[in-house]
Amino acid sequence: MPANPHTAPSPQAHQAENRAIEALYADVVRRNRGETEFHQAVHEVLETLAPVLARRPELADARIVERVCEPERQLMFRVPWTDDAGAIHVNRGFRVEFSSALGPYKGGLRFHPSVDLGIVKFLGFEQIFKNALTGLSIGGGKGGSDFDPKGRSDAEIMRFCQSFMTELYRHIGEHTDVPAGDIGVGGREIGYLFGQYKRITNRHESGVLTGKGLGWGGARVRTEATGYGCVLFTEEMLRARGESLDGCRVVVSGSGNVAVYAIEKAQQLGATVLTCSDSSGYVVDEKGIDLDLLKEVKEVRRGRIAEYAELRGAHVRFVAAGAEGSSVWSVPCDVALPCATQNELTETDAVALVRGGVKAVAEGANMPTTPEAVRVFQEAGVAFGPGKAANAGGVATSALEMQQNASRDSWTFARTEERLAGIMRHIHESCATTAERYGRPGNYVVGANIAGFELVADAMLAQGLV
Ligand code: NDP
Ligand code: 2IT
Repeated sequence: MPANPHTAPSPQAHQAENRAIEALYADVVRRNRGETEFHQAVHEVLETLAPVLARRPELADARIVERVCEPERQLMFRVPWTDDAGAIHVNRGFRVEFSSALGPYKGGLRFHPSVDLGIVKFLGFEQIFKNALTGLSIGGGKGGSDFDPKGRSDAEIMRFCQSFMTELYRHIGEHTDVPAGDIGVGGREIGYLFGQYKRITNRHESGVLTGKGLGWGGARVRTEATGYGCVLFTEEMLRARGESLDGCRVVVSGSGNVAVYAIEKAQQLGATVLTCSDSSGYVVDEKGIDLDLLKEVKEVRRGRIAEYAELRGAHVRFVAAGAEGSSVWSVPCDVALPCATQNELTETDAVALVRGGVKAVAEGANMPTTPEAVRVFQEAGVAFGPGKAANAGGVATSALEMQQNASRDSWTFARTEERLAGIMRHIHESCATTAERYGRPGNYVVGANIAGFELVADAMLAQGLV
């Protein structure tokens, strides 16, 4: 496995462990052919683990790494549905139940045409360690479909969700597997999915899904949690360097659930957010994004980002995707928050950001930064918060929703936000101290991977060969 000079130990150190990990990674590639995003996610974790295996030979003896790279269960199923004109469509549904070492499988559902088994496995693999970092009792899983919700009516979305749940229901449950949202799955979809689960099972089992509506078992702050948490994590990284978000210029990508609430919290903390985007392009608003207008365009009208530019005024620049050969990352800033999708921030983008003076980057999305770009940030001394740590606030608040469901309770916004803030501080602290413990101070990638891995590994050791 080619070494990452920043995350891998020196060539002399841990030679035997490095060789073992290389062999293991080659095996993952061989056995999961063509699943490039899954390979990438596994590589990012494995290349940081040699020092752990060197210190703790019992983990290698128990084949913990081999076992954690193999999902406990992988489900794929047909999802037939009819559109409003009566035409029949067939999509593919997925649920990868990756690890139940720490709790019931937990992770979102993604509806996007790019979804395939490799994407679901990369997301499920990341989720194991992210969920461990929250300190709450949740295992890792992920699911979704290659269904494209864009342009579909509410009735079509409902029929699709009902068909999807007609298979999924037999695999999930509040103690088994608890899905939530991700790209293309928000409150509307969770509602339709929950309704169908309830109808099929004849159980109002609140804890089977998270991200529910506030009137029927949902938790306050869950909608805001991923974006808020990402910004709180950024604030912690800045604080560790004696700085803060107050007065910072922030560049955000995406304009979905994570992006919108990252913008909201960054603004609450005194930053100016200059940009947001969708797959059709990005906007630059030097006066700072008008959040009410953005919510109106994206959440109410389900519109495109160009509409924001049209409605906001002449000072806003809209750049169509691919135009000018530039990306949202060409806008100079202090802080960058990629909140759209995987591999959206490349080496070229990272070089541009460093040249523009970026001090901190935190991943609101899952694996949005390519490995080459991560290297650029780390070599330039930019504080880099990997998604496993930085976007864990969403799933953490899902776990708080499960707690509330189990106790038939409902917490206030303030109480829940306080818990979220505490969890994000705890995650920052455990990444920072773990990185230090392994001789890599300030390296949150090493800290997050090792801290998450050790929690899962210890549980697997204790639970025997299962
Ligand atoms: P949404 O569906 O609400 O928003 C996704 C946003 O990203 C949209 O603006 C979308 O634009 C853009 N986007 C999606 N795919 C692409 C693509 N291939 N190219 C360019 N832009 C794209 O999803 P979320 O905000 O929930 O999720 C965003 C990211 O955050 C994902 O990586 C997700 O896995 C991650 N995440 C989400 C959590 C959550 O709680 N929701 C928790 C932790 C991480 P368009 O509408 O044009 O497609
Ligand atoms: O990637 C993620 O952490 C999510 N999409 C949220 C998962 C959840 O179960 O809340």
